[in-house]
Amino acid sequence: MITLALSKGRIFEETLPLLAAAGIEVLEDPEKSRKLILPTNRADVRVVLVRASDVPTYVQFGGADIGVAGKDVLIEHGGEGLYQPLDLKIAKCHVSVAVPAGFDYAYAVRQGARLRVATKYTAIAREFFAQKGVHVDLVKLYGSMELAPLTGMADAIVDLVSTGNTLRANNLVEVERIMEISSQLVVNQAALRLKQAQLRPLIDVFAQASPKN
Ligand code: PRT
Ligand code: MG
Repeated sequence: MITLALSKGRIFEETLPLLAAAGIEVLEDPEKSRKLILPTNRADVRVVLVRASDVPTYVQFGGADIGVAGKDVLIEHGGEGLYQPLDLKIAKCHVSVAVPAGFDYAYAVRQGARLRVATKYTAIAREFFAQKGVHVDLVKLYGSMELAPLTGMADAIVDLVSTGNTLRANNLVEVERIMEISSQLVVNQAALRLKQAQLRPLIDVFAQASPKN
């Protein structure tokens, strides 16, 4: 049995065509079903639905053999115990620094003052500002980062951006792009050895079928 960990939403949706290329069809719609384990048309393949940020943990500890996780999530997790054979080039976005329109970010950064930054991505933010030599106080949040500067709780946020619509709707502007993000295939290291015969062909088909850029 191969267990694949996916999160509902964009990762599930964008992984479906890759599964289809491997002849795998998920037999229930996660938006309608309350089941956390979804059967597929193949008796030896099942999908488990977990939070996006829990995918690396499930794969690391063998709750799943393989999974699909954003680079953002993998960097925060640390990647221990995971084999990352493939960039699937799906669920693309970038990590950016954003501030309220009118906030003089360049000045704040140059001045050497401490910048208060709200984010779910504390590892990425810490590393980025350390490289720039900017002192930051990080405020860890689990969602709705956009609200932090609007309420005066932070000067800036570090968050994922794809269309930029969420920033615009909240009168925030992107001032720096930290990194490009896409989703990676992650594989449990022991499973890769023990289930090679099933996993290798799957990885190969995903490599063939994933978008080329
Ligand atoms: O939503 P939940 O709290 O359950 O978990 P999650 O947010 O971790 O999961 P999900 O499914 O939203 O995201 C899973 C993965 O998709 C992330 O880890 C990223 O690698 C990837 N991804 C790609 C994105 C986006 N694009 C994205 N736009 N994840 C989140 N967003 C959010 C972003 O945080 C911001 O709130 O969408 C908003 C911005 O979008 P635009 O289009 O308005 O710029
Ligand atoms: Mg989300």
